[in-house]
Amino acid sequence: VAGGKMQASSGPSPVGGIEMVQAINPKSPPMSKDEFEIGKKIYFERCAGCHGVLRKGATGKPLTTDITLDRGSDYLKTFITYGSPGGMPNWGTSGTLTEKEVDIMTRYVQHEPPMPPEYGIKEMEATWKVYVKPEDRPKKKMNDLDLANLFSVTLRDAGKIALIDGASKKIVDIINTGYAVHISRLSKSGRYLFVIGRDAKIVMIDLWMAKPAPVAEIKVGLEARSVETSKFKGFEDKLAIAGTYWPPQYVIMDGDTLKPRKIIGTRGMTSDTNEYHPEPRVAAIVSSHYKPEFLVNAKETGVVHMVNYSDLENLKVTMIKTPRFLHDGGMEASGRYFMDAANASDKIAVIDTKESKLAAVVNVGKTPHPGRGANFVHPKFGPVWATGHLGDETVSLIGTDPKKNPQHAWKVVQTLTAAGGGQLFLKTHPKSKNLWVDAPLNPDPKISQAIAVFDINNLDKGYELLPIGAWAGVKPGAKRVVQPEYNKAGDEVWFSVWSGAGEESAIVVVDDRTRKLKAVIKDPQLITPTGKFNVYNTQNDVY
Ligand code: DHE
Repeated sequence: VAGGKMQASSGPSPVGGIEMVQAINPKSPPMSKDEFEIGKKIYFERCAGCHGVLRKGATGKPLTTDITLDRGSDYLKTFITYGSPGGMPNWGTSGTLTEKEVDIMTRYVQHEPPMPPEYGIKEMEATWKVYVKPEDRPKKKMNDLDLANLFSVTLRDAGKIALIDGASKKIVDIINTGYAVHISRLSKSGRYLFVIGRDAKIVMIDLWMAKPAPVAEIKVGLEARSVETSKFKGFEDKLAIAGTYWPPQYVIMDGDTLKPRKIIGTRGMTSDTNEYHPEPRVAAIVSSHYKPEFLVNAKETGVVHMVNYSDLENLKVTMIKTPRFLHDGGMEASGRYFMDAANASDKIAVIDTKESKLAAVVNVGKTPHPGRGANFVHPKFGPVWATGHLGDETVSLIGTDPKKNPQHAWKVVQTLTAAGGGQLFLKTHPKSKNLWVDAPLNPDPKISQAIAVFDINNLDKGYELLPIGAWAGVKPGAKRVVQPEYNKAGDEVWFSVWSGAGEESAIVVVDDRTRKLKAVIKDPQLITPTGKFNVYNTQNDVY
């Protein structure tokens, strides 16, 4: 590209559809403007999630031009085509990218990355809509839904969520949300459901309405993954917070209207080497039960921002130093300690939300990816929190009870061997004796289409592998089995059987006690179901 101002194509990518300025690097291989636009779109859809918008690296390796120009086209092409055991997908051989697209990407990453625009209160307010004002909303629940056992299901590629009734397994409603919708979270009371998409659009749904529907929405940036609500006593349903990948910042909003109140940037120094980082993306956010605080993960700097929301004008942020590349995590069973995965460092940082400090750093397996993790009482070691790993087949169990079991606290007390690497989520329930571990990114379909289940009281026995993908009885497709989620009673587990956008997907419900198939939820509207969020369990951090 010869430089100058560029007009982007209007693809579905959140960042790709924005006008950008391209710097010139004379060493970059030639590209037509059209090729560059294709490259930009593919990069934001497929690559930015791991490598970063500015390509400084995180879950994936850095791809700045000093590195890519040095590696050269042949090396890059092979890597993009065949992937790597370290987690780089095989974009070429999997058929996701054509040979031509691989060639474009090979050249694209040898050009300087285009810089997307900033996004302040003005830009946010321009997108902000309140469909039903708080005073016009119902004063009590107007439907006969069993809200506590309702599931909000991400329909990833449809840009929608499905609300599914836990008892009847019927779809109650399908609601438009945003491009590649990512997660759902609940307000403290359980009344409001917040859904955020990769395009950073938040949709706020009132579950008390006769037919649950959006009451407000806002776009808080160009790329996002996380949303959370205030849960401390006295602040129930008062505030919401969302973190963005681009721009690197988080915004605190009114909990009943999404009106943006305060934006805090995360750009700054890395926790270990004190070097400036231009793009510390906001990953998981959790809400403290001990103080009026949000815990915000700044991924690339390795800093947890503990944001005290009691006074937004005189904002206090405690910045906790952790290992770098924070991604996801959840509370241990007591709700005091935040178990936070620093995934590219192979560590779990333990944050004490009562004392507002780092309690411990625990070495685990390769690239931990817990989701929110799984809490249970180990027969020998007492309360533990578990994480699976993207980069190996192990599950690490960490002791979490410094009071009654101090000798095991913040140590890996046992390492289980599950079916394979490529794990994303694992789950159990206080009423269950099972630990369910998925591996949707494992290259072997026998593993990615199944679930490994351990008996908590007999962990040494190893796992049983259940062919959930086959149980779904869907037409041929990727059938990746992803994200176990319990119902409120804790006696059944729901799994997504996740196929391509044009293929048939399903949700498979398993009886937790017998481990037998209980129901298959199929519907032409269930396009690419991934995350599932049971209202009660999400609202109360039950996992
Ligand atoms: Fe996620 C949670 C980021 C890809 C399904 N995902 C999260 C969180 C982050 C994140 C930061 C934690 C939010 C929180 O707790 O506040 N996810 C990313 C990425 O950056 C990544 C790796 C690449 C990308 O480009 O987005 C990515 N995620 C995926 C998927 O491909 C998944 C499997 C399918 C999908 O729907 O896109 C996926 N992510 C999920 C789910 C959760 C999640 C289901 C919530 C789990 C939970 O139990 O809370």
